[in-house]
Amino acid sequence: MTASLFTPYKLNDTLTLSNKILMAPLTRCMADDDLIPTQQIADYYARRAEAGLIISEATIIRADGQGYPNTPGLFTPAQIDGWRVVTDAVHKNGGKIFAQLWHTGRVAHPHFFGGGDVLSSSAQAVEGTVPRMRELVYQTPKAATIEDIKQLVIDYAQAAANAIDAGFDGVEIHGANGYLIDQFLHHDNNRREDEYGQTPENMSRFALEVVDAVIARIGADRTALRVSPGAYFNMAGDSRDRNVFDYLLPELAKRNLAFLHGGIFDDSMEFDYLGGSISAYLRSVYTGTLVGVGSYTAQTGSAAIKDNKFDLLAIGRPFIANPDYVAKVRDGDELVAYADTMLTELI
Ligand code: FNR
Ligand code: 8K6
Repeated sequence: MTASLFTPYKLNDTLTLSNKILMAPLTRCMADDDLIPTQQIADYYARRAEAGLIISEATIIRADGQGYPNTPGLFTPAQIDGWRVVTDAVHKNGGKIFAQLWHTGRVAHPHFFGGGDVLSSSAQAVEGTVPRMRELVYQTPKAATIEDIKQLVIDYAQAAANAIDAGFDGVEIHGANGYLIDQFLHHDNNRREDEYGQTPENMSRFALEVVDAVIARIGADRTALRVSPGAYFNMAGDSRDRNVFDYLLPELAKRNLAFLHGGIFDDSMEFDYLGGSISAYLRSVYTGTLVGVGSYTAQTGSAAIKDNKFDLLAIGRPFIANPDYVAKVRDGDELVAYADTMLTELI
């Protein structure tokens, strides 16, 4: 049933994965107070090195990108050194690991970075409070100026270079789940009237500038992107968003990324304006390697790959519950069921 997951997959001339199971990026909020990954985090990833590729928990590119406590960074020398311990441990166990590069945009909170502006595409606040920190109400962001945008692009590229310096095999740019890049791609958030707003080309501009700057720094073979064409988290959907992604995705395909990854919790969710699920929509407009994700099991994911719905399968929560997920699937052993209570501990 799942044997097809256990054949190697060639992403490009630089990278070949030993199997088709990816560990999805999973925020754990367990870096130290300088946002440096700890030895426990290195051990946690090393235990999961049998995945064809690990995508790290989202990792902030600079201080004002932080929206949750103790999420790791990739912008200080000590953070880079901390990640080198992680990547060494994963490589020693025969694995591969990409860093997920993150800026939360309007979901950031100055509580975490000592005050100052929160940046987004437009001055549209996200409603509510920081999870588990109810005293922290999200503030109205500042619409990024052209100068701010230029600096952000530079900082994404620098974080990508830092990731390579730290020993990562590549990066996945986090363009999904309602965070900064996604805040340019959806009308709910992007109300700009300059060259970054209103039309599909303008709304895609920031995402493409970040992708191009990262490629220029580390190469397309080591660059991937995660996107959420259907808004479902920190963002409301708008039927006009379809045109933005219809433009963006073929543009991305021209760039020969290592892969494109859908950002969704449950891929059985259908979006009217996309004509179906995230993976079905992405497959219909994007021609490169596609990673499917969202409440799949090894069985349902393997069947979807066989039906050509996507090429690689990312597994999130079951990997939290089962460090040896890949071995268990291969051997047909029973999996431990995931529970939210497991988030308090790194096993
Ligand atoms: C996530 N997810 C997520 N996505 C992302 O792009 N970056 C991240 O840092 C995180 N962090 C995160 C933490 C936790 C605790 C959960 C449960 C989820 C989403 C994740 O990558 C994946 O898309 C979903 O979990 C759906 O896949 P599963 O869990 O159904 O296999
Ligand atoms: C403080 C920890 C922050 C972690 C950030 C990642 C969020 C993962 C939490 C899982 C909750 C799932 C919510 C998904 C919404 C789907 C709506 C259809």
